[in-house]
Amino acid sequence: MMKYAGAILIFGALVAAVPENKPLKAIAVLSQSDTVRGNITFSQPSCTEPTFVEITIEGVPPGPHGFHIHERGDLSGGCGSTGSHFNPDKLHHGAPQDEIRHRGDLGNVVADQNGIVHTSYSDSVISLNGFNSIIGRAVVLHESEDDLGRDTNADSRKTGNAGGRIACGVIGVASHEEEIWPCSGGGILKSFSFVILFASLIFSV
Ligand SMILES: *[C@@H]1O[C@H](CO)[C@@H](O)[C@H](O)[C@H]1NC(C)=O
Ligand SMILES: [Cu+2]
Ligand SMILES: [Zn+2]
Repeated sequence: MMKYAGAILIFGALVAAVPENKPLKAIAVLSQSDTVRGNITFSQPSCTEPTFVEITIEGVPPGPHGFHIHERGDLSGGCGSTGSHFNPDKLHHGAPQDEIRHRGDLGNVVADQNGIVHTSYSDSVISLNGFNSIIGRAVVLHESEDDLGRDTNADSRKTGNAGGRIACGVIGVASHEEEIWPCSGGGILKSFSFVILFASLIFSV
C-alpha cells in the first residue's frame, strides 16, 4: 500500500506542478483589398478572462467603419463568403457594450485623416477557447458606419447597415505549441490532481 501511495504522490505532485495557463493568442491579417492593410491581434490571459483586441489598419477611408467577427473563415469568394455576424446565441445585432448583441459585434473602428486605425480594447464576450471560440472565423471591415442596432429599419437589428465589406481576414492561432489551448480539460485534470495529491498524503501516513 505504501509503495502505491508513494507513486501516486509523485504523480499528483507532477501534475499539480504543471505551469499556470499562458495567454491564448490569435491574429487576423486583413486581405481582399488593394489599399487596406491591417493586423488584428487577440490575446486572452486565461480561459475565462476578457479578450484583449489590438487593431492596426492603414489605407482606410477616414471615418467610422463597422467592424465585426463573421461566422465563417471562408474567403473562397472574398469577404462575401464569410457569412453573417458570428451569432451562436441567436440574439439580435447590437453595440459591443449591449447585453443583447451578436458575439461578433465589435461596433466600429474610426480611421483618422491619414486613413489609419489604431486602437485597442478588451471584450468579455468574444473568447479564444471553448465552444464559442472565434478561432477560424473571420474579421470583416465594412464600408459604412455600424448603427449598432439603434436605427428603425429592420436591417439595423441584423447587420447594423454597415454596407459593403472592404477587407477581411481569418482569425488564426498565434500561440506557441506549449501554450496552446490549456482550457479544455487541463483545468479539470489540474483540480483532480490536487485531490489525488491530498488523498495520497493521507494514505502515506
Ligand atoms: C502587420 O504586421 C507585420 C509583421 O509584424 C508588419 O510588417 C506590418 O507592417 C503590419 N501591418 C500593419 C498595417 O500594421
Ligand atoms: Cu460585418
Ligand atoms: Zn451583428
